[in-house]
Amino acid sequence: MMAAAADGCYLGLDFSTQQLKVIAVDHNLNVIYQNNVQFDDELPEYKTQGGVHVHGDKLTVTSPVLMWVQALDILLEKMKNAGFDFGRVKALSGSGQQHGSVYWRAGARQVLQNLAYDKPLHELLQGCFAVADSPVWMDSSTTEQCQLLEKAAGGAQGLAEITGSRAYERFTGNQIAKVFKTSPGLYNETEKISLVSSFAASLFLGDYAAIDYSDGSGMNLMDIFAKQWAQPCLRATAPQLEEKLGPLVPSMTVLGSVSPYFVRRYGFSPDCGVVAFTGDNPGSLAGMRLQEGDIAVSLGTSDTVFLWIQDPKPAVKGHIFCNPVTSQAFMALLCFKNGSLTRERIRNECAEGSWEEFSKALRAVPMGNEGNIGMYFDAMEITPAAVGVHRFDKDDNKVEGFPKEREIRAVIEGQFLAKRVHAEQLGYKIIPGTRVLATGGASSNTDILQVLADVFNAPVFTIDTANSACLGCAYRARHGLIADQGVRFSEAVRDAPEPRLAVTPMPGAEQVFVPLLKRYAELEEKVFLESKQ
Ligand code: ADP
Ligand code: XUL
Repeated sequence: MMAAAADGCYLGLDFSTQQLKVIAVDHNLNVIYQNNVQFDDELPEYKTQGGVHVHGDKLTVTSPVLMWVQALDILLEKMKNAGFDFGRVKALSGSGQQHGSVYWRAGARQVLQNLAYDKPLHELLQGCFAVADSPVWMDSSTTEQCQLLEKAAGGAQGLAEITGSRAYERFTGNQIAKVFKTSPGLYNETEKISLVSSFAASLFLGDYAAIDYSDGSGMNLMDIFAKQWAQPCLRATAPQLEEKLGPLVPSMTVLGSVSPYFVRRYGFSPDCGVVAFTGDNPGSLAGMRLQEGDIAVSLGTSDTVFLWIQDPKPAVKGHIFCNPVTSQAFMALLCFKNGSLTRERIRNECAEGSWEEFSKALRAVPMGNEGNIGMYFDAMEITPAAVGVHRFDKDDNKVEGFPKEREIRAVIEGQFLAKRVHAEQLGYKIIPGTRVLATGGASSNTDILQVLADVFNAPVFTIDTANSACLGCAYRARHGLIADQGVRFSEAVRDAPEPRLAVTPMPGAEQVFVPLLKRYAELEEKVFLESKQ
């Protein structure tokens, strides 16, 4: 039976690095259901750590694609067992960790189109992937491919002017070029290449889903202004690539309805729309209802900073992506690889594995850490491209270690100093009225948010759920159904709860952090130059 309009709900999913998450919102955009599947704990047979496999060279990082498929089986079973009424879902959308790639073997489309509803997806799709281990965003093994691509596109700045970014190791085009070079046989067996986002949409659609403009911008392959594949980039990457990638679509496109598999197995309505999936950061932009002038800080496995921009000028630092909620704007993004996993390491080493103790230490040491500064690049960082732990005392002398409480403050202050320094280098200015919108797992920690407010000297707002990517995709699902009537995203989510004030800067924060910001920028540049040698 068809659900009445007021009974309808919308689903948002997020295939992130460490887990698969889902949120359902009702017609008034209130969250009515949340659940998740943790890859390491709930799918131990894949032996991932933090959802990934770091290979022997320390640079190659992959995740088993079938683990993601099986996680979806588990999540939907959990929902079914909890009595979730799939028949109410009018549309669904989702996001994925950005840049990761999935290689569908020839014949997989036919399998997707004919899924037997009495079997779980991971059994049905077992033979469908030419590459079993998908490269993910943490990979930094493609320096050679990056150099070749920049050469073909007129240099780093030339490539940025087309694709929004200079060549980055994790960007999908460079990953595809590596697969083609190291495993040409597997590349030739591949009939379709998806991003994590469009792969996940394909599961629901029962057919290959198109890549959306916003997540497509993270590939070094798309002309972000013309919103088409950039032919010189495709040519420099691998043969027959356009066929394997398929078309690009606006992020609010309704791709079709859920496949009969979901109707029969879970009781979805055959009319339930599938709205194009996008990247997790674009999904978060939607979930936080980011406006021009705001700055968003996401504290997940990776930390990211992003902004809404109207008139971008791509440069060799940072990334410009198409905006996920309107094709008329863009978003700027900075990505920091050493986010939650680094905070967790310091928590384990200095706070007995407890966030409570970690918070206590943050409160015990005064802001500014008495002039001590730390940079904790456990894995090869993206912003800046440097590695290792670097600690400096108040006179800029290198030191070997800090006492535990100081180490805890140093990691948090260092991470936020880096974010403000790099955002300002991109041209961002913090002015009175600036809102910092925080999201991601660590945004549930008020003591961490206090440091964020102090370093930025601006109030920090959060939304009720730390899963802004999921929430944003539930919003996008709703918007997708009415976007072709000319309804703007901001109108479609007008009734959703506003971000709430979490913390304000402490008096005197600006005086403490202005000199530290300057010193951090200089010290980081030194560390970067030393790393290059
Ligand atoms: P992702 O979407 O990248 O998988 P999340 O945004 O869900 O990640 O964030 C997960 C991370 O949140 C965990 O790795 C953990 O370190 C962090 N986290 C959870 N609770 C807290 C807390 N109270 N304080 C600091 N960090 C936390
Ligand atoms: C963004 C990036 C990460 C991933 C994983 O460029 O690489 O933020 O999207 O969350």
